[in-house]
Amino acid sequence: MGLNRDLVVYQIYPRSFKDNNSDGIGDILGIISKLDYIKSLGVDVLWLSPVYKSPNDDNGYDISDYKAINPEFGSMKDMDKLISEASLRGIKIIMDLVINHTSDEHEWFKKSVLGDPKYKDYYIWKDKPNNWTSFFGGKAWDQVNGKYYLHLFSKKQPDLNWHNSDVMNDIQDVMKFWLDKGIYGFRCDVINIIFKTSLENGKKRFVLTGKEHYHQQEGMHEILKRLRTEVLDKYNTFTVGETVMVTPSQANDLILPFRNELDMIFSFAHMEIDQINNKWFKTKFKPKKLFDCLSRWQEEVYWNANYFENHDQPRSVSRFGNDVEYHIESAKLLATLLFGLKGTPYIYQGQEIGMTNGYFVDMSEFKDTETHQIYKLGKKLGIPKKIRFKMMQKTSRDNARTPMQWNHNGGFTSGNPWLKQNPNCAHINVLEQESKPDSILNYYRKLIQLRKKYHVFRYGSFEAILKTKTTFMFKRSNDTHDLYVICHFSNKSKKINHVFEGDILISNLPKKVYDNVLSPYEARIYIKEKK
Ligand code: TEU
Ligand code: CA
Repeated sequence: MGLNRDLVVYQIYPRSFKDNNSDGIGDILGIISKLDYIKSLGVDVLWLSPVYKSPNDDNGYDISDYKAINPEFGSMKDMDKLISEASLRGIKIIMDLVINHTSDEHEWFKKSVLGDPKYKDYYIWKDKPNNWTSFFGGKAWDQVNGKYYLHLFSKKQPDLNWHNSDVMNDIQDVMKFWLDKGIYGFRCDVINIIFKTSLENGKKRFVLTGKEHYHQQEGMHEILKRLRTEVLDKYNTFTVGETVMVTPSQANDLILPFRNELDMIFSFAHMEIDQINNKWFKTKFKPKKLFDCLSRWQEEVYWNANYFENHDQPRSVSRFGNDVEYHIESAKLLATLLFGLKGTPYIYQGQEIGMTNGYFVDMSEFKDTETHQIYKLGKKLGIPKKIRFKMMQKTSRDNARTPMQWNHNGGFTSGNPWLKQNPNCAHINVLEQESKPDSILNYYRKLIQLRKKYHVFRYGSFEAILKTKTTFMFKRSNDTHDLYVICHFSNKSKKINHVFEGDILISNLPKKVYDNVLSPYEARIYIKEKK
């Protein structure tokens, strides 16, 4: 079918979106009850984080049955209903495809442990571990029945052995199962690390010792080509890969149409610009680094999957904006940038109302396995408790996982939410923003409509025009229009030497005169028709 450039994607983290039966856990019926809201945004595709059966060591990214729904989220009947109700509204659904690893509670792993002839090589076993380390910190091997198995994530997430052709067959079968149900495609979890070329010791590194043996290997490309030609191309599908540590050229190797692999990928490059020295205990945001990084990807990569948030990242308004004095302005600024860029925009639940980082006052309030593992690792590195806790407040994945803020009381559940609700739901919530024409929510809606209306948003070229410490200006052009996107990331106003061309199409600060002074967190898009 080829790449569809028109789509806008909305990501749902089912556990935190809407609870229908008061057990404090979001569920599928909850999502169905909010489909009209999702439709009202104007998005085309819903990406559901995993809803499969799982013991939830990593909130569903540890799957124990790919063809069953986690009972906490509902039944297969509910899922079928979600697919059909969404389809009635013209919304397509993509699911998370987690095939680097399963849960250790998956039947395949249980049989593998017992040495079952069919399953013994489904996972990666060794008599003695190598020196590889895991994404969550610490060693990547654990022991069961006297043998070691590889897990690049938690010890309850054993890595599948993609050298085994039965694994390929079983996963293809899973994909067909869901595509036959009417699923539009997949977001492929950590897809560029699935193929382990060798199990030799790796070069010692601060993070991810061993990665040269499994990162972006030729075997991974071969697997993707097979999934594409043997399964995906038989349907009308959409795929986005989550790919760690890729360069623009590695990204192109995964997405250029003639390669026949993925439609687009999520890169982490712009998520790393505020991390210094060591991934976990120091961050500093310098806007210019973001502008440089985004420009480079815009210029060099065939087509980008643009995002500022997901279930693994802190909230963008807290991270790149100012969630105190300029909450509304900076949330809209980020929205303007996201929709101004060339590529497919992804909105993560709550981003459209400017949800902020969580309000966590004690380590016990965090539920995320990664957060606790990194906190512990920091202790080993001798980092004081206070600093570690502060860092977790800033960077924990739970910041993005707090319950969706539907109304002044939260409105996510009438029970006890599984993760602490941010008390700022009292003033940051959907209900209130529905009633205000100039809310963040209605700003997102406007941007989505503009993107649909003007071809240049979707197909126009990209050219960076100005990058200063705080200000980013770029041009998008097609045969009929030029767009100028201006984003100012600062608490201070700034006068710039520039003659703006065209008319204001949208701006986050309704002004009388749009002169050369950019106010704090101001964003504008000018449009100019070509004669
Ligand atoms: O994330 C992969 C990944 O690289 C993250 O672990 C990331 O490094 C980290 O969260 C940043 O803080 C995917 C899923 O999105 C994540 O939720 C899962 O935990 C992980 O894979 C394992 O399936
Ligand atoms: Ca529930």
